[in-house]
Amino acid sequence: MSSAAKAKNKPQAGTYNGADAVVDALRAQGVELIFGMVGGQIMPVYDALHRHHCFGHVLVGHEQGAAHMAEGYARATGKPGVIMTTSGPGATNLVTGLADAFMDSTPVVAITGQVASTLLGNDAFQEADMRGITMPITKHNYQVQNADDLPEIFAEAFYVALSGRPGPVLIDLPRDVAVSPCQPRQATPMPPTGYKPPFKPHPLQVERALSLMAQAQRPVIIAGGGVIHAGAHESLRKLAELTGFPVSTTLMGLGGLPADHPLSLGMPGMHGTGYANLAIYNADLLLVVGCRLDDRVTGNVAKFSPGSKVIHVDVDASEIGKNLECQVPIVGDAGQALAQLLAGAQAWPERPDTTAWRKQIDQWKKKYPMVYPKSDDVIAPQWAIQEVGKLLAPEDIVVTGVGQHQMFVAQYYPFRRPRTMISSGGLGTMGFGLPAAIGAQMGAPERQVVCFDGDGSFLMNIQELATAVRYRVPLVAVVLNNAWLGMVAQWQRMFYDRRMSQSETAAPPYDKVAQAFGALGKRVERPEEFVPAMQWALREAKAQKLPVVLDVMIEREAKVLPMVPPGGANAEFIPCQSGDCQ
Ligand SMILES: Cc1ncc(C[n+]2csc(CCOP(=O)(O)OP(=O)(O)O)c2C)c(N)n1
Repeated sequence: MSSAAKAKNKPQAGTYNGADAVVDALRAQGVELIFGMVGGQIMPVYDALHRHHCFGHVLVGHEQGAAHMAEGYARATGKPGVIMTTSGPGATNLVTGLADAFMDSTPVVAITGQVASTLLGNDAFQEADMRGITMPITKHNYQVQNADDLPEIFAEAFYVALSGRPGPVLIDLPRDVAVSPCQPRQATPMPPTGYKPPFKPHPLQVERALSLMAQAQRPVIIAGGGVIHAGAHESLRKLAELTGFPVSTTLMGLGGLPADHPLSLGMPGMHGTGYANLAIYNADLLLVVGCRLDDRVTGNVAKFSPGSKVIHVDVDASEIGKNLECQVPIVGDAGQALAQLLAGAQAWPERPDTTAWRKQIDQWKKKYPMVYPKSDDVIAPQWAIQEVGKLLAPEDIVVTGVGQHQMFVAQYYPFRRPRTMISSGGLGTMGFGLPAAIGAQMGAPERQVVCFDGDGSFLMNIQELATAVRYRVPLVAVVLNNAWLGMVAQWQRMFYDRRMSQSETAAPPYDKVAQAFGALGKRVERPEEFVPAMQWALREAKAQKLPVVLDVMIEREAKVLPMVPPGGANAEFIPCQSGDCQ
């Protein structure tokens, strides 16, 4: 590095610089918490954080943890999660979390340090091209070239992350920009040129949708994560109740309508309820709201809902018609669209009669109930999840890892409110659960957070137990331990003639691991121990302000059913099995 460049890279004491502008910009956005890890190129900003000490920072064990914490925080609160890391490996460790946030439309702003502008492209120490790397997994990204641009860039970044279809935004900050003097300035949140997320549904499309709805005899509403993001759950419930249209909520939409609501069909798709899949298959009208109809939801698209007309509401126009042909596209905010459909339906002179349709659905509910094998000797994971559902309040938050336990939670936990189910839907990221639970618990300290994890998923970001202990995060982690990579093992048993290739785990005793980290832990082996252990965990987490880990030994070969075999049609699902656990 030249001596001129060296001088340029030194923080100048007493001078307002780019790092101060970053802190002021974060303050202007109302940021309360940052998840991150310090390192060489981001040190000027950490130094400014120290000097200003105006908001909280959570020092994580691994940057992937920071990204998932920010996601959990955002999903629980609706506010953007903020991440800060150094350049190179600190920044590349964010890739999985940013991709995860992108797939699940989670608003996150990541600030990454970068080598000085003079070194860019030189393979300098800890240089990684974060704009290039994150181009396809962020909604937008920036590399700051001038400290004077920082107020506008931050205002824009937060606006983009939160508006329209929410998502992750990355701001890459070369070190020389962070240390260069600039003027303190406020910027108003501005959309970048050419970025105009649509909010208002077109009235003619709403009218067309209403006329299809008025004629429907076998309607189904499919509600996705967009309903939760838009805070549209009340309009959804009212519309369903007014019209009598049954509602199926996707993994990301769980909590959009209470699970015990008479019109609730549960989840559609690969591990959806038989009755949701049959209703969708036999429907004559689908009203799809804030849902991208991915392959886990549709199965074989040609046989998803062959006889229905489709109304698709999405704030992202590119989602409409992407996976399923649609007769009435409505581009706009789910909240506004549902409110307008509700107002229109209220003005109907006469409502469609869906009695016969609902009777038919009730018969499917009786024929294909959600049941599972039970036992007095071994813990059925579905049962444990239902029991936790009885112990928690409706507004408490449940976070999951990825695998069988995630699907059991989606099927059996009685989600009653929006923003109570936090899971990695689109990317399916093992290791998401624990850090996301930490972020959610920090964002919503008044609500209890319970993380259901698998023994494989829990290990993937287990270092964040240290973070949870350090910041006294009173979450309860329930590790449903089958000593398998359970979901993989299920597929091997069902579709690979039980050739169990590399799916058996040898997880450490998680109760002891928890204790070693300074958390509380208990192993649970028998059904009669589970509820008292869970009550103990909830009580002690609160009393001691510490995370608690229950290592729960479950039935080893429990299967997630119903299941649509890969590539199959949803209506041709393998139904639930009851009886005794083996
Ligand atoms: C990071 C990552 N690696 C691999 C996978 C593939 N995968 C999906 S589910 C699963 C097994 C999960 O096992 P565990 O966490 O123990 O949960 P269980 O299925 O037993 O409930 C694996 C390996 C993944 N989803 N994410």
